[in-house]
Amino acid sequence: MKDLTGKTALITGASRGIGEATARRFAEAGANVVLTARSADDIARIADEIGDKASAFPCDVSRYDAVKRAVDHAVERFGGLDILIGNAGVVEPISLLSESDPDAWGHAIDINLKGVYHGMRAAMPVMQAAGGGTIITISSGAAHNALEGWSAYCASKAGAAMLTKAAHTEGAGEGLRVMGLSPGTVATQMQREIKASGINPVSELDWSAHIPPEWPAETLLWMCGAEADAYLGQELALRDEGLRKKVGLS
Ligand code: NJP
Repeated sequence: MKDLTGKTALITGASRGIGEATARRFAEAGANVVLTARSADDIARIADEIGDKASAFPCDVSRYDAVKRAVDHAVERFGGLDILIGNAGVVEPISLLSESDPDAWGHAIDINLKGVYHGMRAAMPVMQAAGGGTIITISSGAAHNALEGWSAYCASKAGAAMLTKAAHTEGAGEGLRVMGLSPGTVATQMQREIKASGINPVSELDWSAHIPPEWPAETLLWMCGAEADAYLGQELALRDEGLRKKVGLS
């Protein structure tokens, strides 16, 4: 299903990278899109480029009140909310656990784990009242494998992966389609920060090893359709050749 006409999607972290590519792809497929991120100028510019179907709403996902206002905005502007892509995330602070700054460590949890929770908490009642919706969390291989220097990232992504399963457990009976997507390594600002850190093998990957952000965007669009219903409650991995074939990527 590549037609999202009449659907409204809210994408967190839409100022660049995977979130930006997703907002552009979903709008191309006919959806109304609400772009959120902290960089107000960037989301305003992207929304402008997309046109009438797009609305930019500045929002820091670490704050529940801000996320709730973004969801309310989607409903007011477009009449409902059908799709939530919990994409906003940070890899910093990259540092050894024994040397990490406790405030910076906690802030990564506030964004990567609580930010995903905030989106679900605000969107689930709206979707349940409407009879259904799709919630997709952008996960990571780091949710399941510990990497040196990434304790905050790994722990927060592991939490978000479990939260996604919890949302499926509670929401499936009420029409909610909840899944995770682990994109593999993607050529975005996050990989530039990883490369600059020089810690762990991911920082040593050649840039050509990364897939373009349009690939996860295409996969997320595919996951919004009935073909992906076999995967509800699960985390899909874009490294999987079988999935790439189903989505039409190779
Ligand atoms: O990274 P990047 P990606 N409140 O840095 C936003 C996961 N992932 O596209 O607020 C709201 O280009 C930030 O916006 P701004 C990764 O963990 C990636 O690669 O303006 N938004 C920007 O739009 C993450 O969950 C790879 O700074 C906040 C966006 O998040 C997702 O993919 C591998 C925010 C980050 O864009 C997108 O990351 C993997 C806040 N407090 C998983 N903090 C990979 N790239 O290789 C940040 O397995 N944002």
